[in-house]
Formats: sequence, structure tokens, C-alpha cells
Amino acid sequence: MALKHYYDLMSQPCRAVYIFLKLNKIPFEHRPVALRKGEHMGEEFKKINPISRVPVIDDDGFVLTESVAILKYLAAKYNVPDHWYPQTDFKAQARVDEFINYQHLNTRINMAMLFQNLAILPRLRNKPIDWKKVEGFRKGVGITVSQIDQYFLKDNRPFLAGDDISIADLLGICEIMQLYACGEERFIESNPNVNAWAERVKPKLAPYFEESNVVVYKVREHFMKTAPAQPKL
Ligand SMILES: N[C@@H](CCC(=O)N[C@@H](CS)C(=O)NCC(=O)O)C(=O)O
Repeated sequence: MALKHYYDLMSQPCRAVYIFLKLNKIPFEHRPVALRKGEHMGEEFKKINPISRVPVIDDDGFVLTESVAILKYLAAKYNVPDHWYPQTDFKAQARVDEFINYQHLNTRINMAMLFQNLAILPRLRNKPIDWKKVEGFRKGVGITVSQIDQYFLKDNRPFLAGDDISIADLLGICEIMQLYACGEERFIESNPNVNAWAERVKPKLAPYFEESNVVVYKVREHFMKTAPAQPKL
């Protein structure tokens, strides 16, 4: 039975799993879950994941949540090229794990929350943007980008965990697109090292990077047209 992937492409970890499946030609059944319609909170999806989050895979009855666990499982089970997640070189594997563990409380929390606070929560709650919170996450994004520049990409390292692309880069680039979705991409574009990394990663994920980001570009277009001007704090 084909592997099932439950996802919403507005979610950055879902895009990472989607791109990985497509690039590595792992056959899967599409099970879209529309977060904006609250489908993840419905009884049907709760039977799959009682925590009500995507992505989820169901590999012939083996149900797995959490993008990092999913990507590692897929890399091992489907014997994908080793650069994605090195299986025998423990130092190379540890470098990938290093970024993956870092990203949860750095790229992810800051970029996802900046996006949420600018583009989602005000509409969902029918309330004005909380600019103080936005500024707090902007500060976090700035620190994160400079840490990526100075630590993960130090000494001309082309990818986040070494000389070739890995699931660290995949998770990283998907997260960074949340900045683009809310017009905050200047944090990347103003850092030549991080910007060059992002531009190096995208073509390696073609054509699935662009395919999976269509919804992100739509959200950006709408946000840029409707976003209120920031008042002086
Ligand atoms: N750590 C999880 C995060 C999963 C997650 O937060 N998914 C979000 C979309 S990006 C979600 O399903 N949110 C729905 C909710 O929390 O109500 C992973 O990497 O898979």
C-alpha cells in the first residue's frame, strides 16, 4: 500500500516532507488537510493524529508525526542518496542533527511566529497587529540569521551541515520562506552569505521548491496589498 502524506503546503515542515518525497521519487498518496478550514481539528484527522498537527505519514499502518522524524525515517527506509542524511558517517550525521536540533527554537520559532503575528493571528482574531510582539520576533530572526551566517555557514561551508545538501538545508529553506510570505525577506537578502546559501539550495530542490511554494506566493501577494503601515512604537 502506498505511503500516505497528510499535509498543508502552507505549513513549512509539510513542504519539506513534500519536496523530499517528490525529489526522491518516493510514491505517495496525497492527503491534503486544510488548516485554514480547521480540518486538522476534525474527528477524522484526530484519528490519524490526536495532536491535530501536520505533517503526518502513514506507511502501511506505521503512522509517524514530526517532520524531522519523518525525514529521517524516509531517508533510511527508501535508501535515498546519503547526503540527505548520512547513515554511516556519524560525524556527518551529527552535523545534520546539530542544525535540526538548533532550528526548533531558532529559525522555526522566530520565523514562524513573525509570520503568524503579521499575517495570520490578526485576521483570525480580528485584532490589530501586536507590533511589540512583531518587533520581538524580528529581533529573534536577526539573531538567528547572523548565527546561521557565523556558525553554520562559517569557513565558506556551502550547505548548513557540510559540502552537500541535506535535510538540514531542506528544513531551513522551508522555514525561511515564511519570512517571504509576510514581506520580511530583507533579513535574508541583507546577509550575503545566508542569501547565497538560500539561492544555492533552491535550484537543488527544483522543480518541487517552486511547486510547493505557490501558496506562499499567494499569501505574500495578499499580505503586501493589505498589510497596515507600522505605527511608531
Ligand atoms: N514540530 C512539528 C511541528 C508541526 C506543526 O506545528 N504543524 C503546524 C503547521 S506548521 C500545525 O499543524 N498546526 C496546527 C495547530 O497547531 O493547530 C513538525 O516539525 O512536524
